[in-house]
Amino acid sequence: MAGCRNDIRRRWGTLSAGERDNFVGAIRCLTQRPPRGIWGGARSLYDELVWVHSQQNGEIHGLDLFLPWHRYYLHVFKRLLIEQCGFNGPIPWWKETNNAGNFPASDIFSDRWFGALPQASNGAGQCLTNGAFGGLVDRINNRCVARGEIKSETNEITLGWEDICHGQQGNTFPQHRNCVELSNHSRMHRGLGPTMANAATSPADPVFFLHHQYVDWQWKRWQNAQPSRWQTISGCANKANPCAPLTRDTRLSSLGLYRDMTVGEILDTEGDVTCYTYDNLI
Ligand SMILES: [Cu+2]
Repeated sequence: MAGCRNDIRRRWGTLSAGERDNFVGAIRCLTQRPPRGIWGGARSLYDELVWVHSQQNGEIHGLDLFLPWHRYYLHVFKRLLIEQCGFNGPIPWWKETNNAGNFPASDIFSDRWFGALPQASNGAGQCLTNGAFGGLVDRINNRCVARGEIKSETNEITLGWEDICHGQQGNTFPQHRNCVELSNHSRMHRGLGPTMANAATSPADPVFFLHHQYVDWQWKRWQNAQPSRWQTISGCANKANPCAPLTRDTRLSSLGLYRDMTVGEILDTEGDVTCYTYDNLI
């Protein structure tokens, strides 16, 4: 379906300063809300959000479930922002290719919003000390949230890969998923590390959510190229051999943080349950 116009995900660059403050402030609010009690190590609701991802690390990466699960995860994130922190603004996505080659200069990494992106030195990052999330701790590893850019990775985040995954390596859903996951998506994780480079606990760095909204944008753009892709899916729901097929009935879980959903509920972003689109799908 097409026609959901109440929730339009907008490129970071088009948000006003006030809209950015609201978004960043609502994430910060999650880091200060009490946990629900699904994980004893959590000190905040945000810690539990990270934990939900890390607990399922082996089941949601490196297979076709990757895209639907992360779309579901973004939905959970949005519901928490709204229900727990009163958020009511537009959710941004980051057109990363616009900044590729010069990420630290993006105002995402400014003192007002997500804090600085230093260069990695000898492969190591630095604890995040400025911005809205200065001093944030990854409670699963009990380490500071840290960043250190590796240019050889971030320089490879390209429009070329977007196009390849949309076209020649995007004939089927499994091909598209494999291409998106292993190209710009993985490069970004490895290139912003060390927190973002840890596959299990990467959401501990809130920039994760701008990044995964970009991943979701790529999938939505691919779906819109052929409306049957709003309703059908294929590939693998687990890593068994032979695998369980990924279908509309495959369950998506956040381990009690939010209600479980099915792939069919989130497959069409402009459906009955989720109802959002993007400002630009070209
Ligand atoms: Cu992930």
